[in-house]
Amino acid sequence: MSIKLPSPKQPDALAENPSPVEIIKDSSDYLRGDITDGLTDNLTGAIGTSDQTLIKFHGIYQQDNRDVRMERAARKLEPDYSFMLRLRIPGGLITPAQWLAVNSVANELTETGSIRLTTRQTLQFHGIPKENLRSLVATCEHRLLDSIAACGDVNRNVMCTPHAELSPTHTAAYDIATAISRRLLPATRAYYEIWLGEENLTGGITEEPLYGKHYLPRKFKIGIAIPPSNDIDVYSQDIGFVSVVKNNSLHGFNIIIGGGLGMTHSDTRTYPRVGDDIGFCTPKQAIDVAWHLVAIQRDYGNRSDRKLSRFKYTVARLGAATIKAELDKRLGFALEPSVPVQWMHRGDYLGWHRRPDGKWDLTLFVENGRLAAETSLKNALSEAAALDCCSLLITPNQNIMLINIADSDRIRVEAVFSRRKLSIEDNTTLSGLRRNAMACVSMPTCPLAMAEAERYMPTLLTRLENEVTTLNLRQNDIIIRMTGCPNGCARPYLGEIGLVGKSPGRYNLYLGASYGGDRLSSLVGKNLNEEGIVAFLRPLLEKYANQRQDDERFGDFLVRTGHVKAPQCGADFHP
Ligand code: SRM
Ligand code: SF4
Repeated sequence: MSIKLPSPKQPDALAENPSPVEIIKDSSDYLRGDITDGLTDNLTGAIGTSDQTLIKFHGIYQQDNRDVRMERAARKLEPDYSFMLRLRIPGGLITPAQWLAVNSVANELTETGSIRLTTRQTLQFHGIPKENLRSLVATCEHRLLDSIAACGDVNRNVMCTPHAELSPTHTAAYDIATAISRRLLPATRAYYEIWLGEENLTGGITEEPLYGKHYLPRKFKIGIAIPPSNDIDVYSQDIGFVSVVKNNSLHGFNIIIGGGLGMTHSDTRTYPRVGDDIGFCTPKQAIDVAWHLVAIQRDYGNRSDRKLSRFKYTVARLGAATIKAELDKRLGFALEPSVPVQWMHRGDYLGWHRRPDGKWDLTLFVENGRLAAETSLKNALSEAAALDCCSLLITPNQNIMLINIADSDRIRVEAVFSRRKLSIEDNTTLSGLRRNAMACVSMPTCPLAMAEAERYMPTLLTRLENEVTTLNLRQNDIIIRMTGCPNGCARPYLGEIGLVGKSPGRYNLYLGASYGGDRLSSLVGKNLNEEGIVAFLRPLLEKYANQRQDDERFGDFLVRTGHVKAPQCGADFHP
């Protein structure tokens, strides 16, 4: 049932009981703050506290190396500060020239030399000294890459299903993903002034047409999925667009609102939530739908308590029907009813695949998205990019594709990998667990990490591979995800097996999400160490091996057999 909404607050008026971040935005002069001064302060590797909030809107985070935090504190040294920068790459598509720029930036301007592919199809540089930030932004800008709105209380990187066998639809969906990304960019020139030296001719922008002076109450995420693949986890997005395909072309989208995964351990006010389907729109209407939904969240989201300020809580509080009624009013027409779709899978198709147009795509496995400095894979990727015979595409599973390779070029690409003795993994060479695994960055850079994720996941997988091999399940696709804290960056509550860090070496275990990604998992084990995790999973995997129905997935099996009670909605998430 839809309720009548109160009038929205005046644009640019500070909210009642504003959170500290609202106050920082209010006095930031449209995201300028004192960042410029902080960059030239040579006495510290850090910048001012309020500016640490503002640089996020420019795609940048101040971090410190947690591996050496204690030791430096004992020696009375300031923390080992550096910066992380996240690019904005809608749909994950990047040209070879851009990849070469990314590679050289990582090598020359960061202390880590690494590139980190993210779970939202973009990439991050870690370990950037303060003095290198401007050069890094400028080098990227030269190749038309930017980090505007990659973080902060604005719309973030827009995701889009990359699988190329659906190519005509994919192209149309990708174009809409990039158009949404562009349309929802902030208008302020602060990024260009601070990082690229543009002159401030306006004396500060006086209008921010969509966001207003206070931007959104919280981060906002949009993704486009192309069934049967739900690789972008469309139900976890603030707005998920589900492509409806007719006669091999894009007919429109079902609109899912109010998904989101972040929560705080034991705080029952917070929870992961799968989004609600509110109806169908045509491709032409999609950008306006996104714009107005973002504006509704701007007007009605919680600006007092950041723990409750994501769109999912606005949707839960007001009801999806109320949001839909408000959206219809703002659009000036009513959304059509949704069209049924089916979800079949979420993983990537590793290895070589021929496209309908006869060209080739190569999907390369990148364990947890980390392309570490001077590794063969990182070097091979830049050598392949230098051939200039393909584009690159970052997948929602932290892998990378080389796409659009002509028959005649395939051999040249293959030679790059064979010269480096790199075998090209496909869906038969890796175990079903490893090829469906994701882990977040976590230690040592993430300030919120409570336990390891990316650095530990490969070890745990080796243990679990022993179990599934014995049970003859080695090739079964089972989606497993790990994060170092409950914020959900590797979307663990939508993994059939989800591990969420509690403290060093200890994880909460979540089971029972659907393989298609439309049902959350449930908490089944608390504070487990490696032995505990393996001991918990072993008997369940054994039952799955012996008692599953034809083609039944692990998560579905656990729910059908009553080993896991699936949560009905987000608020039921905490047992
Ligand atoms: Fe995330 C915060 C990394 C995807 C939910 N996330 C962070 C920060 C920036 C920590 C911080 O606030 O200082 C992490 C930086 C770590 C580092 O050292 O690099 C971080 N998040 C990541 C990435 C890089 C994980 C990865 O391994 O790929 C992903 C970058 C995506 C991108 O390219 O934009 C990443 N984060 C996600 C996702 C998954 C998604 O969006 O599909 C989620 C869950 C979905 C959602 O938003 O609900 C997610 N990150 C969070 C949250 C919890 C938000 C909430 O609603 O409570 C935080 C903490 C916060 O915002 O306060 C967070
Ligand atoms: Fe950091 Fe937690 Fe996100 Fe992992 S899930 S990157 S530990 S915020």
